[in-house]
Amino acid sequence: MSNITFTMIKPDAVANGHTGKIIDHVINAGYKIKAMKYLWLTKEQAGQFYAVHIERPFYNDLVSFMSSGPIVAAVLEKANAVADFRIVIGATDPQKADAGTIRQLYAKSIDANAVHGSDSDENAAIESSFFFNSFERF
Ligand code: IDP
Ligand code: MG
Repeated sequence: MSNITFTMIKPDAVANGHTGKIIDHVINAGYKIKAMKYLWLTKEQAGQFYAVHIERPFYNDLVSFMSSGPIVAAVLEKANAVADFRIVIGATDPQKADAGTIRQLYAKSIDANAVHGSDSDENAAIESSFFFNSFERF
């Protein structure tokens, strides 16, 4: 069991002024921030990050959306980080997300759904190293 997951606060949530509240929510859920970066992805970078979804019908829209404005990328640490964070963020479709989850609170639609969360320990490591060279000091 890994203790690391990777998140992004997506362009919709940053643009809507939810960054601070989401970071607070994550810290209150017991996560320690190991690394954090505010940046604007190019279309190429967004396409590379979401390459696992290249065959899905929403891939082009997803890449356009994720490169439409600044994001916050972060590496988070907690016991059972990946699985617990999926509960903290809620279902992909905010209409189906449980009350009190980040997506239920801050997302409007299935495509602009406020946050990313890794789906496995392996992907948490891959996604973290996509954005950060090293976060071992923390
Ligand atoms: P996840 O973010 O909950 O892990 P994934 O299935 O991995 O969901 O999809 C990645 C992202 O692609 C979602 O967070 C969402 O932004 C977008 N997405 C997923 N399904 C759809 C869809 O049916 N229509 C539009 N966008 C979608
Ligand atoms: Mg996913």
